[in-house]
Amino acid sequence: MDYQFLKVEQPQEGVTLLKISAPKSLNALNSTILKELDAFIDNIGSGTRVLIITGDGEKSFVAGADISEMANLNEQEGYAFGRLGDKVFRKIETLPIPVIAAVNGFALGGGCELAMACDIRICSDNAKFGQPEVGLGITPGFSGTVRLPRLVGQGMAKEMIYTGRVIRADEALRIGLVNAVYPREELLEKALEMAAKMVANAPLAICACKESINRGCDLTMDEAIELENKLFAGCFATADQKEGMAAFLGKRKAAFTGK
Ligand code: DAK
Repeated sequence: MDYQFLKVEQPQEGVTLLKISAPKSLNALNSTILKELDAFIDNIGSGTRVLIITGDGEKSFVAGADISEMANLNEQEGYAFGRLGDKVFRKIETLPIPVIAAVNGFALGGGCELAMACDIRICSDNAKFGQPEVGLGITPGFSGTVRLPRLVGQGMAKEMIYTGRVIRADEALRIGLVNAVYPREELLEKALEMAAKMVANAPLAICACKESINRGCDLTMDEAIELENKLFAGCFATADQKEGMAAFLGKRKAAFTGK
């Protein structure tokens, strides 16, 4: 499929690299980009075992929702714009494969929210994160008030959201918003290294882990443990479980098929 604002690459076996590319606005998300993202996610094939999302260029991951498009929205249109972003980000969050955000610069507003919808965030040393929406007279719109407190705790999320303060990569690492910080030129290589480790493992088991963590975090402890147990049991109906354990006992490398 051809996209106006997305660049799609297959840099290595099982890995798709998606670049958001709107250079004139530092990759700010307009409704066309959100629709393209939606179509892209709907059309991801089974050959993609890990998705990496990054921003095109060297300066910005995504500098937010597109302010020039939002400036003249009325309440109804604002609701529709928010719904579109929420739908797409939730699809990313619940994709049955790992999604890594390789944050290569500004991740503000909708950019921070896109990164937070991914499973894992790593960033370059020039990355900057923030939720500056209240300075524009709006709330974070693509679930920033929902995901940020879950990731960094309410106190830090409230400080970031109420002040609109932009934080650097080292602070993002300290508060747990990102897993690791790398020199800018090494970021994609590090993301690909991480992805390769995931691709070597059993896809259905990873998918079950993702479901257990995503859903389990919103359940009571007992419910979460029960959910994990069901997902664990389900693995014993897969060929990958047989292969993984046979490979261990046979002292060889497992060849998983995702079945
Ligand atoms: N939207 C549109 N254009 C943007 C943009 C954005 N978010 N960010 C940057 N640009 C454009 C700039 O206007 C400029 O365009 P030209 O003047 O060249 O035409 C170009 O990108 C380069 O930007 P700068 O010249 O400003 O570059 P600097 O390096 O000086 O500064 C910056 C980079 C990222 C610090 C600065 O551009 C900046 O502050 N940008 C805005 C960042 C921001 O506030 N982001 C949050 C956007 S609000 C909701 C739904 C969604 C949302 C909220 C509610 N509901 C439905 C409830 C989401 C909100 C947001 O994400």
